[in-house]
Amino acid sequence: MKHILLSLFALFTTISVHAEDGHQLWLRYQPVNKAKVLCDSKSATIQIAKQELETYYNGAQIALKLDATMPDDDGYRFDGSTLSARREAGLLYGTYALLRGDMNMESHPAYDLRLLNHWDNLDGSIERGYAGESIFWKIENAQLSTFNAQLIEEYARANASIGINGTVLNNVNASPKMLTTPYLKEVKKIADILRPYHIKVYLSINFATPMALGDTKTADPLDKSVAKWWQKKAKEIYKLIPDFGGFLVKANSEGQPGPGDYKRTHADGANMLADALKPYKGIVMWRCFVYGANHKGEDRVKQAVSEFKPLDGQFRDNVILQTKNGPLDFQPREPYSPIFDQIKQTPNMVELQITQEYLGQSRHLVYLAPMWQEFFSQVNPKQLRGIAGVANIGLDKNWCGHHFSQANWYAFGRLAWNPMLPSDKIAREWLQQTFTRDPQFVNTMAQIMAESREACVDYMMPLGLHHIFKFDHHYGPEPDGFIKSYPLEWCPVYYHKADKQGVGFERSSKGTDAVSQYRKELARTYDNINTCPENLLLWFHHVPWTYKMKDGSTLWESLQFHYNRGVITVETHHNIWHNKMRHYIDEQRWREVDDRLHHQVENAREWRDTCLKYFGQFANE
Ligand code: GCW
Repeated sequence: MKHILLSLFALFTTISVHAEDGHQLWLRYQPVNKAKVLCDSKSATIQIAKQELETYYNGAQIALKLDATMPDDDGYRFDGSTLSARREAGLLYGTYALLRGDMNMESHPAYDLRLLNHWDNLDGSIERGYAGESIFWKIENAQLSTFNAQLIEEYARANASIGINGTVLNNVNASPKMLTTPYLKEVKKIADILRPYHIKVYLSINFATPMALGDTKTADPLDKSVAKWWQKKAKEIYKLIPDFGGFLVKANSEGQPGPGDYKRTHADGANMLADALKPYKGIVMWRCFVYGANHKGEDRVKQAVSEFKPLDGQFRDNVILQTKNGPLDFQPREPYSPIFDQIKQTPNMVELQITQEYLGQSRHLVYLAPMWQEFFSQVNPKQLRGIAGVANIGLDKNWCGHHFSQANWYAFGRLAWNPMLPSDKIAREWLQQTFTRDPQFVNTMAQIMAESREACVDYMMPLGLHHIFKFDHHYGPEPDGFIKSYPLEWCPVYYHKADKQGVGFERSSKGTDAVSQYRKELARTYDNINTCPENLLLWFHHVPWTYKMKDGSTLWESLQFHYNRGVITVETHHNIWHNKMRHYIDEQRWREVDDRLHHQVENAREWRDTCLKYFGQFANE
């Protein structure tokens, strides 16, 4: 451990004089080497905290103390000379808080479960990954090849520094191979590196694994041989990894196998796995991202509630339902998923997407914290059991593809700790650590970050439009998208329903009545075209082109205004970066961001031009 930290330290000192490639993330601490750190424990975690403080803490002396009277496991308190926590993890989190200059003397996380979900495939590719191949999985000469241990430790440190305490190592579209012994041995090695940083390992599983591996004849969750197989597998896993966290499951969704294949319910499937994990305190995170199966033909955004509400109350106590923030699919703007109103007896987790699948991927500067905060302003954070973020991390030198995409990883961790932290505060914190403390730079860029998500909504899909992306890769506009052989729910025309009368999806009581899945007051607000927030208008209503918006313009004029505003905003952002930001930071990162902003402007113009041309055909008829 020590030598890795020392070599990191050596690396940092060299890098700080030369160009920066972003690999250090927000951890660009400068060595001070003056603090004396007092502590009794020799545990690996405490040694990490000690080493970090001895090297980077700007005070003369500090004591680390375990204090059983602290109210929770991971929180910490600092009184100016002693850092206290109930567990070592808290001391580690407190250490990183001090190093980032956090003056908050006492802090406790909102959730026990603060997880990253990696959609990493075992061949090294990453589903919706835009920053290179997987840091965990690699195939060489058709053989499983091992990861770079130092990189995994850097990953652990970065996550610990923002309070993340769990990680799912593979894609929810999971390969049955994941649970074979050679792969589990790799998982053990990764878990051993992450453990001192208090990061637990979890796996996504393929529901049909025992059958796919040829060990059972069926994957029916009520079949004894199947349940037995999972129990044996759990035993094997926990022997290798005693603190293994549990399973994440995508079942009967987008072609994945599941209990529905045997006419069993999601509860039957989840409970069978939960029983296998229970003796070891493992959990099952069961995803509600399900459509096109039992409720085929129903408005896609309603299907999760239709499927899961009748099962509420039937799940074991170590099952958590994991649901995306919106009812459709990580769009630039969605209303929250009504699952969070409807599922009352089963614990819920929210799944956010850090990787910008639908928000310009790693080519656009889009800061996601304001979007996540919008979710937390609608769904009370206290009603959730945990939070998961689909990671944007890959083998690219700067981890995330775009230097500013690192901010989304950082913000996710900070919000998982405290969902009430203002997004602007997080942006500033991140900018100061990642680039420079110069207030001119920080103020300007914090402003740009704050505007970036709304700009993206404007140039892609304003006023509640959704899912008009190009097929499959989801980059760029395709409002006329329709492929006969595809499910309708994948086609843009299904979502905007433009015709010569108007545009938008009628989900009011006059249409699919998706509004009725929301809590009463909101259902009423959304149902009425006059009270529905304009930023969700076309999500809930099919609106005439000549409809009068609140500012007096027609819908069509308003749509044009938004598309143009989005483009102008990113043009301005690029101009500012290009002309004013260069001298504040290193040349390499400045240039790389500049190139991407240049591209973003072009892509935003493509969105505007394509969409206005397409919708104009109807509006101007
Ligand atoms: O957003 C869609 C993505 C799929 C993804 C799926 C899911 C992992 O386009 O790539 O599959 O959602 O969340 O399961």
